[in-house]
Amino acid sequence: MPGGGAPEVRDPGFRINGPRLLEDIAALGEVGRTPDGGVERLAFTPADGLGRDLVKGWMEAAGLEVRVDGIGNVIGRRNGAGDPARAAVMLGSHIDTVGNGGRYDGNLGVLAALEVVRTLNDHQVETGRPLEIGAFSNEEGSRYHPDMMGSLVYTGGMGVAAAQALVSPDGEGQTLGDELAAIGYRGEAPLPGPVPAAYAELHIEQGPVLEAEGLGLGAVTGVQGILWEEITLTGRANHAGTTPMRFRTDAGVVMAEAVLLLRRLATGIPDQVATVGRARLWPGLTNVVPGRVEFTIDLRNPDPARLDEATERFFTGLDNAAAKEGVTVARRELAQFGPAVFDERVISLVEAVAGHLGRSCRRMPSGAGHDAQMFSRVCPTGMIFIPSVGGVSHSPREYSSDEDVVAGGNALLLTAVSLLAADGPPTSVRDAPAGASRRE
Ligand code: HGY
Ligand code: MN
Ligand code: MN
Repeated sequence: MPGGGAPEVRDPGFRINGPRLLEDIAALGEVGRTPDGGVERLAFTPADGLGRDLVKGWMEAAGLEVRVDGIGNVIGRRNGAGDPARAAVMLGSHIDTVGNGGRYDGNLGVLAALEVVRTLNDHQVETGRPLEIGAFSNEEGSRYHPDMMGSLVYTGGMGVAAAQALVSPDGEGQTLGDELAAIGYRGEAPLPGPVPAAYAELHIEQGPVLEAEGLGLGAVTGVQGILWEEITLTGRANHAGTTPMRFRTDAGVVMAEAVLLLRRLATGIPDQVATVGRARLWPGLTNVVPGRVEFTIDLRNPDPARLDEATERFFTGLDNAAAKEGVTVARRELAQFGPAVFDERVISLVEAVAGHLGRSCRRMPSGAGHDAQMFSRVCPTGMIFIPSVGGVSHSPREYSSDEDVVAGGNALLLTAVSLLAADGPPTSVRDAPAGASRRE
């Protein structure tokens, strides 16, 4: 972006084909559809493979050169008229979902990027730089950790061999690499991937802010810090009927105390959120005092110092509760990413595009993690949010209005065209951190 300023808004004089984008969202939402109208395509499962097949076919039908890399990222490339060695502008997101999730989370960003390509094709627009669109693997981290894994590997934050070697949580001994091969997406494209000139991602807000403030678009400023850990508590299994309370070493009780402690902590620290999303007791029987418990914590805060405070206070409290009960504590880190800050120039461009389109807009941080946070390490990056009805996400009730979906697609179109027109090498590209520590 010449002179370091935000690119100007370039209006190509046309808009996306809204009905086509809406049809794609509906069609992809049928792959892995759940009985209550949700979607379930957990990364690297057969359902994920079917979703990939559909989207890859659409990319190829749009004339894109499609490559697949060793973590299964599917990247479609629309060549530019200029020097092919020039870095591409990249748009992307993910098409894997959480369990019984929604049809917009991630899917909107990939399908809107595809719609941008189709629209440029419809109008025979040639761009100087190439345009690439990516569907990045395992953004949700539902079965294999960390989340945002595909974009983390793409940008050099995790080695592909280490990722492929991760053992499936399903306990049959297969690895992530085996599962990728089984669905036909263990590709050969180079990793880390080529650093884009700029990266933009359209996503649903997944929270209540835009709707509550009656706004049409969000210009996302960055992503809050995140910590995931799996905690194993070991007590002593015993008979539920014959073991007096004073003789128990009950791992389940300590977990219960931990859950309540997290709730108290989170309400007492500004901007803190904390969740126990997964828990399992062994042997998990009515008449046995649980001897072992495994549960996960998800702690987030935009302020790293507060995130550290919440983490420290939680584990101090947990250790005390465990010691009182005679239970031991083991910890395993699943994901840890410091807060990500997006590029001022891209944030300003998104705001200017919203104004140009007559959509009300505000700057806002993201509560959810996104692939964009990995690209913000290596190139000028930004995100566009559209409102989530009721602020709901990661649920079959996830919904965004057709009008907001189409407006988001047009905002992505103009953002992409403006980035493609902003010539010259971006000045804020840093070397992809080879195996960079996951803590920024
Ligand atoms: O967990 C997240 O914030 C994202 O949905 N992976
Ligand atoms: Mn997402
Ligand atoms: Mn998600």
